Amino acid sequence: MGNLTKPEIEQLAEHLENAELQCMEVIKITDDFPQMDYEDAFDIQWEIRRRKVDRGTNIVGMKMGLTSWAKMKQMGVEKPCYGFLADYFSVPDGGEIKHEALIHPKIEAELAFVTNRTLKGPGVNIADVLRATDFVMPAVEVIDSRYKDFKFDLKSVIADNSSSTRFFTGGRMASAASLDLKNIGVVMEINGEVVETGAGAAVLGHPAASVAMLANMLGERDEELPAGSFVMIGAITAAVAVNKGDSFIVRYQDLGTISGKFT
Ligand code: 0L1
Ligand code: MG
Repeated sequence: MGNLTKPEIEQLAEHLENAELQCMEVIKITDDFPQMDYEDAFDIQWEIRRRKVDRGTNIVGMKMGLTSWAKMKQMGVEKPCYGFLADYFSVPDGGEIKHEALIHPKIEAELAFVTNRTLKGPGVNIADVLRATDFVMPAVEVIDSRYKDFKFDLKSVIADNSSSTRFFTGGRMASAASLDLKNIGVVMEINGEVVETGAGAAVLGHPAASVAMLANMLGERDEELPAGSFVMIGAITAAVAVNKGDSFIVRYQDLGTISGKFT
């Protein structure tokens, strides 16, 4: 339905985008706009996307967030969310990120699906996604909520582009049919120590279920996931905070590794 006015949506989009671009913490926006509903939250996210596209930024993919029970419990929210990925979020395997350019980054071991057919909800299921998958590849997301001390609710997170900030890609690509996606194992190491382990089924029971949920959520706004989309499915492991000087490597069963450093 939407309870905020267009000027309020625009003002909140500018506020949250400035927080991202200026690396500045803010308080959750529902404190000042308690009437905000989920439609308003997505309107704010789409307005941030529009602002970036207007300035010449390319949107290179989508991400699902909070797709595991562990992650929902960790953050105290009740359902998954999505966000968009801008071109400048992308970091190559082995790349470095300046820690001071972000507020309080955390890393998450994920997988990405690249599609070769349009997916449009409602009614998209795992089989539809597997049929529409060109290949699957490793990805590590860096999240950086703009909210002070990660204190937020789901509506505020959605408006803040679901905490998206950077992502690494690497390893090797493989067809969905060649992988045991539910059982695929990941091991995350920071500074040589294992900090998290997980398996694909941590994400909504099956990694492809996350892409299906994204197509169905986009369908609610009459949006679709076009062929050629890059979609990160959400964290297989819990998110781990990283400090200046930390190096990480995530090892993926059958798919190689992704590494990076925060300088
Ligand atoms: O990628 C994600 O799981 C998004 C998480 C959004 C909430 C957070 O900042 O932890
Ligand atoms: Mg994530």
